Amino acid sequence: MTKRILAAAAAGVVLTSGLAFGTLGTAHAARPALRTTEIVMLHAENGGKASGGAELSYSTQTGITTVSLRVSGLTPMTMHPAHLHIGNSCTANGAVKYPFRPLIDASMMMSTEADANGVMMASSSFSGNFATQKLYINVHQGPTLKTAAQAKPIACGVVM
Ligand SMILES: [Cu+2]
Repeated sequence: MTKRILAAAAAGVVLTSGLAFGTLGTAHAARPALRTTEIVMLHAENGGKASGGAELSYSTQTGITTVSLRVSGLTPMTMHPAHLHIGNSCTANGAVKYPFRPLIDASMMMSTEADANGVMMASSSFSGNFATQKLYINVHQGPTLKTAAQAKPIACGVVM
């Protein structure tokens, strides 16, 4: 974890949230990369005001991809399921591949909640390299996915 934060600090600006938004594509040219990192920006969908970003990082040492998601502009204290979906565009309508989980409440596996400021943070991790998959990140209206209105995407970003 310490190593990851240091690497992010070297790559660019580290926000107080812990998410780093710096140089895109931080693979090193001179040495074999121990880690592949990508920053994905999420834009509002369906007339919403939410936006955000995600940092995906694959470790060649562990073989695991970790994803940190931060979304702002949400209605405070509302639930918003979020997933990595299969597909290479926000209109792909692909199946859910990996869910996000909230950083605080581990019991709510499929939903994440915006705080009093309308900010939601969540994470995901999975075996394998994100860079070899076609994925996009969807944040849904919520609070569940039981109806089309609730499943409606309010923020999206494509993992390139
Ligand atoms: Cu989804």
